[in-house]
Amino acid sequence: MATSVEVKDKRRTGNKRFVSGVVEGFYGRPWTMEQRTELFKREQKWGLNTYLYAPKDDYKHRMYWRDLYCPEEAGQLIALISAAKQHNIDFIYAISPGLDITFSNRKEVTALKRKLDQVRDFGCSSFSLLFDDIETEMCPADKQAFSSFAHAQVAITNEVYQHLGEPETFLFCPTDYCAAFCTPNVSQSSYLHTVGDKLLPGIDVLWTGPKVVSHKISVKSIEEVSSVLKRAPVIWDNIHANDYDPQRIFMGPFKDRPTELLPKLRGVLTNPNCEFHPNFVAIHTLATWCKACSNGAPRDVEMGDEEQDPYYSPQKALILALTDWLQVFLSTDQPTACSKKESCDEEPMQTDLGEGSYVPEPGENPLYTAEPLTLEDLKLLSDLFYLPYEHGSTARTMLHQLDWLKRHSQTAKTAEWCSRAQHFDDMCEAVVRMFNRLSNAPNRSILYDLYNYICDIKSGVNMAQAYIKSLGGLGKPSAQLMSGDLEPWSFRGGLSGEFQRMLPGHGNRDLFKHPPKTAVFCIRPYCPEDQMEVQKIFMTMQRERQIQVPSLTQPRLISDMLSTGDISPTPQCALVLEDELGVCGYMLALTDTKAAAANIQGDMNHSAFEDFPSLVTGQVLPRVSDPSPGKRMIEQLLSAIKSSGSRGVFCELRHSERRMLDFYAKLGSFNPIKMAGLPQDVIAMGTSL
Ligand code: GDL
Repeated sequence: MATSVEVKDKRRTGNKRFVSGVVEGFYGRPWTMEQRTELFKREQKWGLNTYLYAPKDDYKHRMYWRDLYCPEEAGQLIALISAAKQHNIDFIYAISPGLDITFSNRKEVTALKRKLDQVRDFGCSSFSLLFDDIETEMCPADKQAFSSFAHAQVAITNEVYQHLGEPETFLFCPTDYCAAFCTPNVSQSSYLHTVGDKLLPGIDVLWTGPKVVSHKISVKSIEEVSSVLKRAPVIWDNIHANDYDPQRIFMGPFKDRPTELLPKLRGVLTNPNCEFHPNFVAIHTLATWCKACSNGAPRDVEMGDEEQDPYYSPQKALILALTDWLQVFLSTDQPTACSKKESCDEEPMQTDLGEGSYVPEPGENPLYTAEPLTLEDLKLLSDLFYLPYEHGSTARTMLHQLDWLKRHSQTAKTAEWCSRAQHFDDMCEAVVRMFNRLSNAPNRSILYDLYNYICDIKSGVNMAQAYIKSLGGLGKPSAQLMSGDLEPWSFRGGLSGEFQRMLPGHGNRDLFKHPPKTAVFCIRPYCPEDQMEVQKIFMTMQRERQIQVPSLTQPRLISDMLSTGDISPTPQCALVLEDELGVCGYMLALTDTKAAAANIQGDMNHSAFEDFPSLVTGQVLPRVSDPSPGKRMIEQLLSAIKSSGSRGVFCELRHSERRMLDFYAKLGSFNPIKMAGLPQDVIAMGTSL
């Protein structure tokens, strides 16, 4: 008998039930047959109904798609399909012929049909053709036969669908399977329009949302793609997929897909983490989401909170999932780890009881007893490995605290600094405790799937903890942590890590890139003797950016004139930055720019000077990759300018001065301002004081 959920699902999408479940569609090691069978059990228990078999690196699914299964493989697939049936799960067999198929060759079409016929004979009745992640350029033979790539794919898909007797479930994955891949966009994509117009109406289309890994999927975006496809899509959701980054795994809840989507979709399949066991949360929370609207009355939601879904709370769904998962963690999966009583029963001949159960004598080591894992541990685990675009709340707090402690570490440690450092330390300790309890949990399979990730986070946290201790004067100074004959775990990430650190935007997030021994800076007032050094830095930076060095006698900008020494900065309004190698940066200001401007930039809009009478210019050599000394200099300078009675400050920046542009933008207070008369490649940014 159909359940009420099914009745409702069928109403939603005509006659067919809403497709919900899992797609094994990731790159890398496929799941085992046992894991898949376990998945069917769980799906059934949680009310999901579908499994799409599409492991990218299974030989005969993609690379050798033409090859038939050998008897041994056949036996395994037959067993799997029958296990799915037993658990009421629709087993969809997918094939990806797109790497090398010639669509116009009849032999190829026959090979495809033969392969799918074989799987049909195994008892499978639902199928899927996938054309994701393939070359979009057709071979000359196909170009002759088909007017476009979409026409070729649709023709073969329709033919196979009809050959198989128009199965109730038949899915097609387009090559442009997300909005980001559509040219020029979804509504004008000729590829998607061909699919929408020509694909037979009984075939459903897979869609990953705005992107491959979609942060959010909005109702509007689904309405748009549905109208082009002329059918509601089945979401192939990569929100929990982790095959693109070996350091990440996702154990946060299914999120940022409003339940309002449910009636607008044909289904949702999640393509989760490569590791089977850590997908408990991904699949459990998806199931909660799918049940959302059938659970009756909407939840109470605070008025005005547009982000809140009245039918689904990711946070509550997460707790439900973690509570169930805890039980699995606590149950043993090791046949060898049976209780002492059982082992005695199995070996009745054993008489030496002393050996069977060791009891330490007084004064000897007590027996090791593992602390049991708690729900709090699992919440923390999920927070640390949350979602692709979001850390969990504890992780956010840790990052926030660490950032604050770093930024406020150069002054004398206040009570606030110490209390925050203590809080940070406590959070690090909680991670270590969680690691220990997880390592001792009876279910070893889950642990083994998680092991690399939890080891990695533990050592990351340990390093941060040691660093904060050293800043607070406790433990080894961080310079020492970095010196000497280091162990290999100090060079985390191997070659790939090195590449990443050499690219912009990565290095400056690393804690120890600039160990304090080289990061001792001194900011002092500028004196006339510094002029040569300042000019040298200015010229170096100009050359770096391949800007023609302006003629020393006729600089184009007032800033240039200040840097080259043609104008002197206002006394008390100039600073230099020094490190152990010498002067490595400067910040110079004119409190009254008007007079200087009149001489060299006659047609400048003087009205801007009313709001921004002062000018500041500065450079910091690239060897100072930490932005904080620069920030500190400008803070000091702005306060000096303010005390001179000025209302505002501006700076002149060339478009090629990316680093300085970025520096001012990140300060937050400087904004672009209009200042007529500046050369085209120069923008002005100003701040009121
Ligand atoms: C993809 C692949 C998928 C992979 C995922 C995440 C689809 C349709 N295809 O593009 O196999 O697991 O990205 O890396 O999503």
